[in-house]
Amino acid sequence: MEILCKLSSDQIKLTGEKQYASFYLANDVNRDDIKAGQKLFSKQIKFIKGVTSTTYMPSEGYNEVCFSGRSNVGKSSLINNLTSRNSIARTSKTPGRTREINFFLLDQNKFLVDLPGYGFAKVPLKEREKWERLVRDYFFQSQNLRRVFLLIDSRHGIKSNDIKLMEILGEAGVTFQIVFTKFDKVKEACFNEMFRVSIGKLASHANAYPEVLVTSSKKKHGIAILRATISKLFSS
Ligand SMILES: Nc1nc2c(ncn2[C@@H]2O[C@H](COP(=O)(O)OP(=O)(O)O)[C@@H](O)[C@H]2O)c(=O)[nH]1
Ligand SMILES: [Mg+2]
Repeated sequence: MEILCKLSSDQIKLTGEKQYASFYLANDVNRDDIKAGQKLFSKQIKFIKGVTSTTYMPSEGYNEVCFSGRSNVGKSSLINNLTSRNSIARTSKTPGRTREINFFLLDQNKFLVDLPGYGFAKVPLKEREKWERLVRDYFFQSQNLRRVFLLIDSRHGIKSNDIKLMEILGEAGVTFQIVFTKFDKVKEACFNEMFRVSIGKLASHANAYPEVLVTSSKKKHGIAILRATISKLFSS
């Protein structure tokens, strides 16, 4: 699997973002993609519903992308940043509290889906089993899921419960793309090492999208490219 590591200087200009590392990502976004991403996310985003069973999920005529990751990975912050809203996805101080699959309408027939976090040590086994059943059901039943963005904390890299999620996604035949979060929190050397190890863990997952994204909600790093990536997914 080839991971595209270089972001051309052109693309750095495009996004208006500073390049913090010598690699990052998505080489297939261009000026038009960035514009389209901006436009898509400038719309009024609307919370539709939160469900604890897939029986109640919105069922027809839409496309969706989904965000998943360990509790505290920075998922709510990232969704808030993407949508330029401060509290569209609750930025919880208590990891593991949000147990619902939340559906946000981004534009006509386009959903952002926020999955409950996992990996919080204090969650009892029964709760964990409930989580697994819910996400399994969701991945197997969702008809129009274009991609899952799997968020990984830049400080910690890919952990065993992330791999568990990748395996479920593999069984369901869903493509996922790694999005490293909290890039501002790590020194470049540490990030490089974490990156190398994480990429190694991805190699055996055929459903891993071969480009990764690096983001910081705090510094707004990688946000424009993620918006462009989502916009492209919806228009392809
Ligand atoms: N420094 C830094 N902190 C972040 C970033 N993203 C999230 N956080 C912090 O990490 C904690 C968990 O974030 P949250 O978005 O609630 O994570 P979630 O549990 O995955 O939804 C909060 O204290 C956030 O302020 C980031 O990019 N940089
Ligand atoms: Mg959250």
